[in-house]
Amino acid sequence: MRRARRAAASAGASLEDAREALRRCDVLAGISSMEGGIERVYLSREHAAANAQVSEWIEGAGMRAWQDQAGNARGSYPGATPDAPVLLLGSHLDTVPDAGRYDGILGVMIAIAVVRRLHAHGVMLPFAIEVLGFADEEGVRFGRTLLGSCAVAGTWDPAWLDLPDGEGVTLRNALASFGLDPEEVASAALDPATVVGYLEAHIEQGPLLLDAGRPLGVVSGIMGAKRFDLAMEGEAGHAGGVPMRHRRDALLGAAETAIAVEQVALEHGVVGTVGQMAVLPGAANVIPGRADFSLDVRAATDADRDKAWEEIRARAVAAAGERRLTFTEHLRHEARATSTERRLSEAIEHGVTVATGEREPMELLSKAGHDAMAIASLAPYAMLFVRNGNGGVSHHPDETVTVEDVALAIDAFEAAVLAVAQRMTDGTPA
Ligand code: HGY
Ligand code: MN
Ligand code: MN
Repeated sequence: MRRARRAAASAGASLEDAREALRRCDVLAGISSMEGGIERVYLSREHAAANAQVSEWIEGAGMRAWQDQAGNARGSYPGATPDAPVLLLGSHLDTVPDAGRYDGILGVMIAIAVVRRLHAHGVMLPFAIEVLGFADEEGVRFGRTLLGSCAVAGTWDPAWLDLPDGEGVTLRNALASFGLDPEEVASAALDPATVVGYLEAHIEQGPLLLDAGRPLGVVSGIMGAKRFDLAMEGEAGHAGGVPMRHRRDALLGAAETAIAVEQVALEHGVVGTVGQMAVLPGAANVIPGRADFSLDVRAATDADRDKAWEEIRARAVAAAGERRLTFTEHLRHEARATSTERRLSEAIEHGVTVATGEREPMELLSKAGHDAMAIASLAPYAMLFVRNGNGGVSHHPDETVTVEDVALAIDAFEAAVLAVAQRMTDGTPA
């Protein structure tokens, strides 16, 4: 393990590594389907181009680059022995529409930067390392999130192959057009017996580190989330001829429900969002006959999340009753609340202390979802958060990080990997 310490000691060059990681985030930001913004969805041309570029960087870091049958970009760095278990590092490469350039992508670049350092110093650890650039964490195209990481975790559901995208292209056909075998997606899975754990670095998608004046944070867990497709059905009609009291206006039922989401979230101390709404038939002079809208509800525990959903549903049913509408619901996605694993978290904490000198690194619960939620079905996980500037805004082009904080993050992530190795070698905690 002596060599490993030297790798960590060279962290002085970390500003250079950070500048390169940020440059790479800029390169990927340019691989987008959106004019003047960033959008890269699952199994798109942009996804293929990003995987090709990331695979080059993976190879440049001394790893074997490959793509699995779910479309994840993967890199393998050998361990000291051929039968060594594997430590997973990574995050996602897909984005939301009009995204920031660091959500997911920065975590993959930090993971590659750490392996690049180990390789440069010829450091071999008691485990192999696999870097993963997950293909679909956001779920933008097919409505179900964490598809890439579920495939690696072995929780892929073949029924998802029939999910249609907005143009009616099924996931099955999209996989085939991408050059993948839809029937082979499950081959992406890892054997839990071979996995040491999963570490993910991610930009904080909120202002807590910024407000606390901390560059890095240790994640304690990730909120549980449910996503629904909701609808209110009434009766379309003439915007002039139908008296107000006779109307069955679907949009008003949906609007009342959206207000109820905010009220219930505040009352229950959870988070709830209506991010999408489609009004039909969608003409200015026609009373809306139908309103389709989304609901994303999250809480620190699954019980709190479900209690809030029950209350939201009750208020939606009441609003529909008063307005003589029909309310329908469809659960589109569910991710249970998860906690990070103590020893891996201690390694992240150790890494933050090594990088920043902080004796008591800040711990925070993630209200944003991450691939770690899916990988938690396969292996224990821990996460490192990097301060987000600009008020902590994310899922927005103004998402920012500083090169200094990224340098600290690479140092911390490398020290965390070495601490996991140290514990495996001689059982001493980090
Ligand atoms: O929605 C989320 O929390 C994540 O950014 N996909
Ligand atoms: Mn995101
Ligand atoms: Mn993310």
